[in-house]
Amino acid sequence: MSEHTPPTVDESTTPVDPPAPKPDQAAPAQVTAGGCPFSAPGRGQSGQYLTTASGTRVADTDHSLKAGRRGPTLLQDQHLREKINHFDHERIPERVVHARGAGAHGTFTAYGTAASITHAAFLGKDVETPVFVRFSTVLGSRGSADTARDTRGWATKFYTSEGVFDLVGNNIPVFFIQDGIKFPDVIHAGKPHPDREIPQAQSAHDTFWDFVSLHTEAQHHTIWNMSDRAIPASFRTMEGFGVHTFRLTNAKGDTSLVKWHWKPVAGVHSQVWEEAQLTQGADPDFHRRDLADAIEAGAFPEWELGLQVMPDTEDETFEGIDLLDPTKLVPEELCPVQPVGRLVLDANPTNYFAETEQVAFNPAHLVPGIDVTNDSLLQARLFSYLDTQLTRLGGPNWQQLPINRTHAPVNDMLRDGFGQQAVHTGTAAYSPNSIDANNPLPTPAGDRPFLEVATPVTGTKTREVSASFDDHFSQARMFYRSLSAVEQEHVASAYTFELGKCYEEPIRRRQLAHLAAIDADLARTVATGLGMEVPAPTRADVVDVDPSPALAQVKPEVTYPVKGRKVGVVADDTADVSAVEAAVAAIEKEGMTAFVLSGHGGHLGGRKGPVVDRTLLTTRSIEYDAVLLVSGIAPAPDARGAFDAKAGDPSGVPNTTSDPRLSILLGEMYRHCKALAFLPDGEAALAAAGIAADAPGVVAEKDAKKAVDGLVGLLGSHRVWERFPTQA
Ligand code: HDE
Repeated sequence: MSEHTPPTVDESTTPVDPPAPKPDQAAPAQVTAGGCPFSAPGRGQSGQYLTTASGTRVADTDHSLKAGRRGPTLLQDQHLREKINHFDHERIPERVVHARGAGAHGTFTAYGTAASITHAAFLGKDVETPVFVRFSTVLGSRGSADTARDTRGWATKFYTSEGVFDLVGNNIPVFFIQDGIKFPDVIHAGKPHPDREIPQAQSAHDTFWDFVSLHTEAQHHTIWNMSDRAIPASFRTMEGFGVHTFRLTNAKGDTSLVKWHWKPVAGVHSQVWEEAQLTQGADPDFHRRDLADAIEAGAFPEWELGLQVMPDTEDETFEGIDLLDPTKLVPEELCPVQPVGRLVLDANPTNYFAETEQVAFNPAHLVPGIDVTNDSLLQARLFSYLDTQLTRLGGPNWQQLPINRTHAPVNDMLRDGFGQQAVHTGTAAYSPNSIDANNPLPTPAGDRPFLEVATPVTGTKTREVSASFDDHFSQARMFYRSLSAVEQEHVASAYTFELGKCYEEPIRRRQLAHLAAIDADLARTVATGLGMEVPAPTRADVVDVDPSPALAQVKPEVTYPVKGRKVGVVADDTADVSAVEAAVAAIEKEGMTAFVLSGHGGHLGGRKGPVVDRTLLTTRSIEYDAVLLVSGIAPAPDARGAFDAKAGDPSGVPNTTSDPRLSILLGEMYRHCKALAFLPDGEAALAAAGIAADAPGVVAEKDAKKAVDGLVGLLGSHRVWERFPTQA
């Protein structure tokens, strides 16, 4: 076709208009730091015409002003200079940790059950508080892949009536280090090597393993990172933890020590390792996309906020566990998590930079009724988060950015500085003053000021830590022994993978000795995989504590809701269209999302058939939690190796019955223990993929609705683990 020949329109494949986007919640109200309306004329994006930043209308934004058609550009072109100048400065420094993240708006509704423990207003019965949540990986740069093996950040900004409360936690309940002074060390070790800046967003490298094997206090967090928790299926299926112990005060002034927990209504669910690796290539934005798609589809992610409440004793321990040691958790069997409210995320950010990038959390943002403890990791954080924003957000007025603004009235004595948005009136920006009637006044005790709990402090200056911080292994062992057999196998495999990419043998040997202290079988399995001897355990005196079944995430007795799960419906042009439509309807009725998957785009079987959402060229198994074969897919026109390497058949004999890419997809689904179902016309495709029709987790049905019911039954357990029996 010549360059100017208009393309001919093939009626059968002309796309129809995409469905209108689902309504989204509006962005936070635009108010100034003092709570005044912000959208005064000239301040927002308004008016019909393109303007400069100073509001002058622009006639041409595509051509710079030149001396003649072929002449040099003139310096006087203000629009050109302003456009390029602003562009040159569009980036801000990424976060030194947690650079890669995704956020969402939502509402937290309190049950009122925390009222006996804290007088925080937002935890009062039925109080609704707007929130912004940002999930993140820790190690990767801003553009890194979502599904790296890593701890996830889980930060919530509660815009309460008494000021902002930031709960800045992780999806793992313990941390690598006990003292914040070591944070730069652990992060330098985990980040890419400084010489070549590789590997990106990985812990599978020498410096990480060097650090964690030299700092035995890191062993507990490390084994969590080697577990399935570090490769979540989605943000929606992550537990969240405040990690540190906090001190709450009730209306009578009684204090308690607490730990915060977020429990996902959808259950805790992870990817399998091969799936996580495939996802990094096939869709590096996988978690970000999943969160945004779920919210847009109305499958709003939900969590319950809970508290472990422990007595505020003088030694700040509970059942022998030092509550100031952030490398320890408190088993739920010893102290149950009491639900105190519900979080629903129901709106995507309007603008990634303005909201998700500029949001700035700070564990020192507390409200009356909530206070910190002496956990020295937490204490260092109280300094760090305020400090880091100066570099990241360019000055001390970052709390005036729309996403960071409190919804409570602000009446501070902070003045001027880069990016000041408020036009302060009055002349007495000091206190006390006699000019402005001493305004603003210090808050009297009865009017709910924030008051630190008056805990007594004595001591001799020292850099030593309490002896109760010395046990670095018993909870690592407890965690491992609390897991289901399949999770334990994943842990062993993760250590073998990671240490297999650690090239210094002394480091591997040192880490193996720590594994021997945690669990002899684990150490043996990993050593076998590495082809190394099992060293003597680092410690022979590790205490056996009771396992905590709550720590396992594969729980056969629990059935999880399927809302928000994704199901592929495979069909080609020969498929029974009514069966495809019935399958899609049944899937959507369950609150799940259906994707019709075929060999070509457009519509199935001509213009009037169902719209094809994914083609074998564009998709990969990682997109689906389950697949239903209404039919197979005969090799599509692009099913040739030269078009798509996925279709390359090593035998050299092209498959004439089933598209080889469908076999790859089904094989991956099978290996990743995902549910499969087929109607009679789909059986041949299953056979072509080498999957037995009666294999575990494969549903055979004649009717599409019943096939979906079968998938729902399997999805309730997340995955079909019985497909690969464990050795335990
Ligand atoms: Fe952070 N951490 N952190 N951290 N952290 C930051 O703050 C820091 C720690 C956590 O989505 C930074 O604004 C120190 C524990 C999350 O914006 C920085 C120490 C936990 C996020 C910082 C810790 C966290 C951060 C980088 C040891 C779990 C992302 C940008 C004393 C309880 C928040 C920023 C977001 C971000 C410092 C340890 C969670 C540099 C010094 C423990 C979820 O201030």
